[in-house]
Amino acid sequence: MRKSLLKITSVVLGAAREFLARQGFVELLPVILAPVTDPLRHTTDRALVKAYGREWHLTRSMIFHKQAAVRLWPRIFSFSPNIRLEPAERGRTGRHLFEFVQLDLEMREASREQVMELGEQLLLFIFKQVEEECSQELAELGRSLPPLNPPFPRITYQQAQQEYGPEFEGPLSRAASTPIWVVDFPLQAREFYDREDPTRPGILLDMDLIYPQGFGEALSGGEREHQPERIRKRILAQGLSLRAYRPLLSLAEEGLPPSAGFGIGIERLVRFIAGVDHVREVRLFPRVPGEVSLL
Ligand code: ASN
Repeated sequence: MRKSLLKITSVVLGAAREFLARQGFVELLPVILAPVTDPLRHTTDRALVKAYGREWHLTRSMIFHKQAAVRLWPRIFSFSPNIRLEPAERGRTGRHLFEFVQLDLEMREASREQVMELGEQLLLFIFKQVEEECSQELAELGRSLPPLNPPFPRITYQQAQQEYGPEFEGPLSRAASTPIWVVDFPLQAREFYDREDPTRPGILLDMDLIYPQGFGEALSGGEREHQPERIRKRILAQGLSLRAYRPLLSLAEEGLPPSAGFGIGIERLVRFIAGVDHVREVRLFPRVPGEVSLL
């Protein structure tokens, strides 16, 4: 890891905290062990720890904790360490670590539109701060930041597949000159907690943001299913067991407020800002799928 990346990462974290505090967010301490975590059906290996007569998951995302936390405070965020045991081949994509940090945030009673706008303003603020405080580091890296002009363009999942093929993320990102939103994922493409649009069955009120210049996915989020009967239906539709998600269902039966939010990967954000090839360069102690490290 280069010194310039250490400084840029630190400025990114500080800028995000400052922006979110100004918007009325409070920071939660992260959760690392959890009885229930994000299903992430496409990353199949589970990281489990045995303690006190039960198994605990190493957190894959704080999604359910975020939904629970907005009962207490309307706007929350956390720098959440996530463990996702990706296949070893993913060590070469430049975008995967099996331990990474996402800035995971959630807003009570918010719509997808509101969190998208917040995401745009957050990126703008971070970029400004990095430009002000890291001009020397950017020069050392030979990087000039691409301009950000919100609102960013949007494309639906269906349009993205038509124009760029079923695996659209890479081609779309290489063709883009500005960050671009992908919205309206179909039900089966995502996890059960993204909210189905009540007026368009089968379509979710969710989104991804894709970086330009081939840097790929930036963030992922959406509105949430919060009613117990809807959550139950969605869990079953994905062939998952109700028993595994009992803690979430119990919370929803007590009452979860509607909410929306997203998570933005810190290492990927810094990789994009710094214009480096691999997220490994953003961590002093990177955890690259398939690789062993000494420290
Ligand atoms: N953080 C994401 C979200 O808020 C979930 C994830 O990381 N899978 O939707």
